[in-house]
Amino acid sequence: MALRGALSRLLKSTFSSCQQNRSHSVAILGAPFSKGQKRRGVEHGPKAIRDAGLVERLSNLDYAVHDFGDLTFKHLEKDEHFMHVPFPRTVGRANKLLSGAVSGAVGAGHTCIMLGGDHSLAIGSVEGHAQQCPDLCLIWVDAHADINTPLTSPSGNLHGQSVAFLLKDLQDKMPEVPGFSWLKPFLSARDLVYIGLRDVDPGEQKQRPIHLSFDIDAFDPSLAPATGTPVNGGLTYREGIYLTEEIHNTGLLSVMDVVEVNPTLGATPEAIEATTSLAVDVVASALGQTREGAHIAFPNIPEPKEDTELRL
Ligand SMILES: [Mn+2]
Repeated sequence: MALRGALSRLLKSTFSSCQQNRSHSVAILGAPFSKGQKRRGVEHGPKAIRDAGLVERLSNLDYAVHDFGDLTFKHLEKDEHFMHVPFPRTVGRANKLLSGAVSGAVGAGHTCIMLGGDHSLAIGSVEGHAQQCPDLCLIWVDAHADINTPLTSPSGNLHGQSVAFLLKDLQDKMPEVPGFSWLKPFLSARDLVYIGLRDVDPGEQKQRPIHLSFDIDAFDPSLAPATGTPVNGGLTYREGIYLTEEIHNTGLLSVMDVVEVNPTLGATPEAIEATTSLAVDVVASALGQTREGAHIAFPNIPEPKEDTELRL
């Protein structure tokens, strides 16, 4: 029934913990973790992105910025491969910890920015978000689909399998990976969108908190060279920023991951700086910074107040 549907949507938008007024409070969570892949250095991502001026940029956008620092992850000594998947228990444990932190930040009313680290961290980040916002939708911006299972993954690396851990639809295809017994898949394929916003039904999108999982390798390697698995032919600067601007315009961004920034893989200081400042740009843009020359939407243009004194 149409009325019932409308009413339930209204109730949802009124009472969901995700619809609280979080718009001016941002939590930054650093996740210096690299065991979802084999290259060293991506654990320095959070520091590199902070050093590129993230907190200052968000403060300039009039957010109250709460930087909760970096989580401390344990590398387990005894963590044998599962099939050809390295560090399964270490990755599982890190994600469980991150899940609790993201859930806490969202529950406290913040928009949460999670700085990785590699993209396996999206498992815990999305799971923690879903604890507070079970109706979230996931936008995955990435050069790769990250939907391998341990049986299909050529490398075994868990950063290429995050989506498979989250999807109910793939439950039958997933073996029991040690370290992940705490995780039950909860997301439907229809809750997930890759890169483009065009595929999202705008009516539905308006009702649901957004989890934006942004892999910096979605950009062309000429723009973001300091990353572990670059692929030619990526997003242009304009495309990436357009995407994050559109997400900001929905007013529904709830959690954003920025992952796979690896400052040790830049060939020159300029290459590193280009990558880290691009990471800051996408976060700032997702939180409302507009490009020079970009116009604001009509409903946001302030109207002059009636001056009653003059009229008297
Ligand atoms: Mn990825």
